[in-house]
Amino acid sequence: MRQESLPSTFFSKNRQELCQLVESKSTIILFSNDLMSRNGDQYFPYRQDSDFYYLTGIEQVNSTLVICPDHTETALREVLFIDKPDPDKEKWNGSLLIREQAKDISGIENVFYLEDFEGLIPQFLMQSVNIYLNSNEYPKYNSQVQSKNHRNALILMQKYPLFSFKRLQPLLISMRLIKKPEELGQIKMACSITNRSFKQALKVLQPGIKEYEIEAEILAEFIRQASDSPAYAPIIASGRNALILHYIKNAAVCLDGDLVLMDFGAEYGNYASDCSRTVPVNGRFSPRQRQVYSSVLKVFKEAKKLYIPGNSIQAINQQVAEWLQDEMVQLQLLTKHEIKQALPGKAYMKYYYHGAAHFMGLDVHDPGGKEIILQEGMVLTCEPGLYIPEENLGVRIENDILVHSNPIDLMEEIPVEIEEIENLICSLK
Ligand SMILES: [Mn+2]
Repeated sequence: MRQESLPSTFFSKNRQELCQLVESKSTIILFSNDLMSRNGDQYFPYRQDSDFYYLTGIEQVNSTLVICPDHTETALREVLFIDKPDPDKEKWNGSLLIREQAKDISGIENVFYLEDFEGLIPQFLMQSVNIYLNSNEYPKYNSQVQSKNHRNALILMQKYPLFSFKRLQPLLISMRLIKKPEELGQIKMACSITNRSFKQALKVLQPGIKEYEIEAEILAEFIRQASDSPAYAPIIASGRNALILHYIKNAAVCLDGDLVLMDFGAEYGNYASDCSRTVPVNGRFSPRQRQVYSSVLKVFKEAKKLYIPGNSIQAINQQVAEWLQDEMVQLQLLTKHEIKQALPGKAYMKYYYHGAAHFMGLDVHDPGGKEIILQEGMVLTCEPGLYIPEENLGVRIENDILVHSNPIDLMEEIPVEIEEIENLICSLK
């Protein structure tokens, strides 16, 4: 990681909290992410499994965490296994953690090399009846590639069939939903980098520029600010491209008179930010673009007030969709008659076809269901939009909001008002 990681106390606290959530006589086993092959002998940049990072701070491949909260042998209550340093490999890929370093990062006293894992497993399990294993339970997760957690779950279940295997994921989700102060610090850093990159993008904005040239400005600023990676592939969608929600080709020319929708967010210290702004390519909104933008902005401002304890994504989605539907009538996209004719609550689907909120944290789409009752300390996006194929335009405005009785907009600094954006584009030229 290019930034300083969180202190080991953060990871220790998380492990202690997790131990309170598991049943007695349990062993928790968690594996790091695999290094993913790209082609030939090349790999994708390594990104640690978010849960593994959350509990250890360790960003090295081939790491394993075992926790036995009530083991009689205290040395076996928390053990981290890492790759043994190898001077030959290190000439190519840089130094691997030594045990002392891994201990300092994670706060785990007992660090062993991976070669000891097999031999020690029976000793952990001896005093357990339950084995907690992690898995990706994100509803939209649909990978053909088995994760290390999944692979090892199959091996352990075959080897120890008489144990009671349990899901770790629901416990981790409940913890990750509420952000600790350290996490909010990282998210705020990510948001501030995203803010700077927006201004950088506006500097180059002009008719004739390619979408990927705007992307280049954003990514350059991320890297200058020590972001390891964008939190997701930036979407730079001019004109009609904005109708495609996950348009990441970013290959078109931005035309005079079009809007360009930018959905981008830096990752900082493994924490995400997620922002959308829609701006006029030539620096001035046309009267119609102004109308549509104002509608989305109005809903956005009202929607932000909904991020209070007791609400839910489900309820926010429904309210935002209703407000947007009202705006569609104002903008003469729908008639009240058409709304009555359509299935209940479905008329707006023609011009608004995504949710208004998702949880955010270590992942841009942090785990957590739409029915979860919001509590203070949760972070979600607020992202209403309107997409009008007949007019070749899409507008989305998106900020990250901290749930509070008086919701806190973590992206308040990023310009969003029409005049602000027009003046900014003008002044940056
Ligand atoms: Mn989003």
